[in-house]
Amino acid sequence: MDRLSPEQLNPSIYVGLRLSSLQAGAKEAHYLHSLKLSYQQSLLSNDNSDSEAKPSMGQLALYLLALRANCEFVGGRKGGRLVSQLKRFLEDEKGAIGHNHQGHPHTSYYQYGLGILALCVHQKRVHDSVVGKLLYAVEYEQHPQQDHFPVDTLAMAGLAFSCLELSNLNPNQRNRITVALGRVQEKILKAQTPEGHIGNVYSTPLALQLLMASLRRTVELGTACLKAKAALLASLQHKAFQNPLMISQLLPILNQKSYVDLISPDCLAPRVLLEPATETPSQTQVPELIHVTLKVSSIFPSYRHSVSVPVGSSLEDVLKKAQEHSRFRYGTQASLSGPYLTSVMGKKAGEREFWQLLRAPDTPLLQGIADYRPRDGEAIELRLVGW
Ligand code: B12
Repeated sequence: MDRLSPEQLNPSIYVGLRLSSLQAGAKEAHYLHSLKLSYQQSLLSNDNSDSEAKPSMGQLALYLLALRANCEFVGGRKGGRLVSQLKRFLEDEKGAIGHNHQGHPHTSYYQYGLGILALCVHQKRVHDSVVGKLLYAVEYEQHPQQDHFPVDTLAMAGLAFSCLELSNLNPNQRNRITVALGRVQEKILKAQTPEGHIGNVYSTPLALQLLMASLRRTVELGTACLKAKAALLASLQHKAFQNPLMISQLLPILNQKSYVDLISPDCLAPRVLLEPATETPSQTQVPELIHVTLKVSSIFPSYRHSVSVPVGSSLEDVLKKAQEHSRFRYGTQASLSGPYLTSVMGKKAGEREFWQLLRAPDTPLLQGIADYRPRDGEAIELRLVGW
C-alpha cells in the first residue's frame, strides 16, 4: 500500500472501523502503523519550528482512542509523554475558561470532552477541577452568558461523563457527573426532530452513541433510539453519508457500539472483510453546465458573481472557478473533516469567528466546501460570523 499523507491519516476512521462490524484485513494494521509513525513523530519531537503541523488536543485524543480501539493501553516512556501532553492541553484549556467560567477554551468544549474521554478509556485520571469545567458548562449551558452547545458537543460531553461514571475515576464528583449525564440525555432527547434526527442528520450518530451508552434504559429512550436509527438508514439511502469522518462516527452505531465501549473493547469479535470499492467508468459525454451565484457581503466592496460549472461539481469547484475568473480569493486548511474554509478575499476568520457557508438567503449548509454540491440556479453566500 502507498504511503499515506497526513491528510489521509485520520484516527477517527480507525476508531470507527474497529467499533464496526467490518474489517479491512492487512490494510488495517498498516493504517494503524502509519498513524503511530506520524502521530508519535510529530507529538514527541522537540522541534517547534513547524508547530502548525502538530496535532491539536482533539487529534491527540482521537489518536489515543485509536490505540485503545486496538486494545492497547498507552504505556512506557513514550506513552506517558502523550498522556502528559493531553493532560497539559486540558490544564491550559481550563486556564482559558478561567476561575469564574467567563472565558472559552482555545479549541472547543467538543475537544475538551474528547480529551477527557480519551484519558478515561485509558483509565487515566484527570483532576476534579478539569472535569469540573465541563460539568459547569453543561449545568449552566442555558445561561445567557455561557456557551450554547450544539448536539454534537453535548453528546461528546455526555460520552465523557458516561465513561467517568462507569470507571469511577473521580469519586468525589460522582453525583454531579450522574446529574449532568441525565441532563445531557434529556436535552438530546428534546433535540429529536419529527423525522427522527437528533439535532441534524450529522449530529445524530454521536447523539445515538450517547443514548446507547446510557445505563438508564427507559421506554422513551428505546423509542427515540429506534426512530433515530430509522431516520439514519433513510439518510444513508439518500447518500447523505459521503464524508469519511461522518461515516466514522456512524459505523459504531450500526454495530450497537459507542466510544464508551473503548473502556474494554472486544478485539476478537468477528468482523466481515470489506470489499474494495469498484470504480464506475466515467462518462465521456460533454457535461451539462449549471450556474451558481457566489456572494460575499462581509467585505467591502461586497462581491457577487455567477459561475458556470459542470453538473455535480462541489462548492470547492465553484470557488476555484471563481478564483480563476474573477477577483475572488479564498484559503483553506486541511482538517479531519476535509478542507475548512479559513479566508475569503484575503480576510482570515479571527478567534471565535468562522466563514459560514449558506444557501441564500439564510440556510446554513450542513456540509463543507468539498462535499456540498450546489444545484442549478442556487446562490451561495460566504459570511463571516462569530461562534
Ligand atoms: C467545533 C465545530 C465547529 C467550529 C470549529 C471551530 C473550532 N475552533 O473548533 C465552528 C463553529 C467554526 C464550525 C464551523 C462549521 N461546521 Co462544524 N463542527 C464542529 C464540531 C462540533 C467539532 C469539530 C472538532 O473539533 N472535531 C475534532 C477535531 C480533533 O477534529 P479536527 O478535524 O482537527 O477539527 C477541526 C475541523 O473539524 C474544523 N471543522 C469544524 N466544522 C467543520 C466542518 C467542515 C465541513 C470541515 C471541512 C471542517 C470543520 O474545525 C475543527 C477545529 O479546528 C463538529 C461535530 C462532529 N460531529 O464532528 C461539527 C461539524 C464537523 N461541523 C459541521 C458543519 C456543517 C460546519 C460548517 C460547514 C457550517 C456552515 N454552514 O458554515 C462550518 C465550516 C465552514 C467552513 N469555514 O469551512 C458538520 C459537518 C457535517 C458534514 N457533512 O461533514 C458537523 C458534523 C456538525 C453537524 N452536526 O452538522 N464547526
